[in-house]
Amino acid sequence: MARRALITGVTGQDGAYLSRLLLEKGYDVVGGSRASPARDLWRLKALGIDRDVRIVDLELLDSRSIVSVIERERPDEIYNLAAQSVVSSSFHLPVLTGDADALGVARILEAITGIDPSIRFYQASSSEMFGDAPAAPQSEGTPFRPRSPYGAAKLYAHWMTVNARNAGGLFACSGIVFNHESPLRGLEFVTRKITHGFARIAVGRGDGIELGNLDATRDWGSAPDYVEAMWRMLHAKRPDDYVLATGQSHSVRSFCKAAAQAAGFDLTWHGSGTDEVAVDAKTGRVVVRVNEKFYRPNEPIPLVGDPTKARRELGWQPRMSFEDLVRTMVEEDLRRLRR
Ligand code: G4F
Repeated sequence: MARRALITGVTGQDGAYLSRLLLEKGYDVVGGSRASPARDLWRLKALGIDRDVRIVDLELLDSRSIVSVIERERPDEIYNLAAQSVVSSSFHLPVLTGDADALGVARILEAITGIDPSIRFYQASSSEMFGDAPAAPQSEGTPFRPRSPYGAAKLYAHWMTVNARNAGGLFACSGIVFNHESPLRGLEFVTRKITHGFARIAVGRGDGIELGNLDATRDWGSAPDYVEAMWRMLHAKRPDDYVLATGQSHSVRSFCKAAAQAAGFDLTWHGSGTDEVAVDAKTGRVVVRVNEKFYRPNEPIPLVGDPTKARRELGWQPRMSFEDLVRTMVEEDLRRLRR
């Protein structure tokens, strides 16, 4: 019989790519998603799998909802990808973020323990847990000092996962995942905001892009590569925690440069701080401005991950380069806008 996986947050970027991967592997995929009359399956549709994933209502804020889905569906594996995942929103919504991202995981672990402790569990942890990390690159042994309510909530969930494994004997793994992007990324995240912004300007439908901190750096990988590692974790000999990253970091400014190039612009930067702008050398037009409203109250120190353990123990490494990632995102945005 096919293995059954329950993916929470199935309508998100990672949920869509993980669903596709597991379907290719012959899984029966059950996708958990908050009950909503406006549920948007555009990512599953984009991958052509919206009819292959069975969507069920699942609410991380409600233990009864979690218990009833697990009791009814009896999955072999649960991938918890659901979260309030926008770091900037967590500063305004710290309690909601904690309820979903921290306590939501405690609820799932409690349900697994009560219903069937043989269910394997993957928790989507985040590089945001490192925050003010004392060292770079960050690995599984780097101390965590989160600098956002989101990072703090994810850290609670991470330790609950580790404890469920060590004290409760569950096959529970935590993927400490650095930023991972794709054409299915939401527009609220900086990469897609940039690629979509340049694509819009290129087709004559955009005025320019407003961004926050151009000097912020991130370790950006490709989401389809990362979901492969999630599956590998649940199929390793023993459960453990792994950093998933490329090991290379880039600034928001350099992401802009690469995206602009892919969209046919040639950027030059002028001014500094909130007065900095990027001008397209071919047309003399300002295409990027800085707007303070997109600054964060608190930024982590430069985040860059060390994926050595995942390479050594899971045989995993990211395949797509930064340049290919940016180009793919721009090309897909151009294609959608021209359609
Ligand atoms: O794209 P971002 O919003 O991603 P962030 O905050 O790093 O979080 C993402 O990755 C984490 C690690 O995998 C996840 F846990 C989390 O759920 C999410 O998926 O911001 C990246 C950087 C930040 O430093 C931000 O200050 O870009 C900077 N930035 C500059 N201007 C901007 C903007 N970010 C956004 N969203 N919008 C801007 O205009």
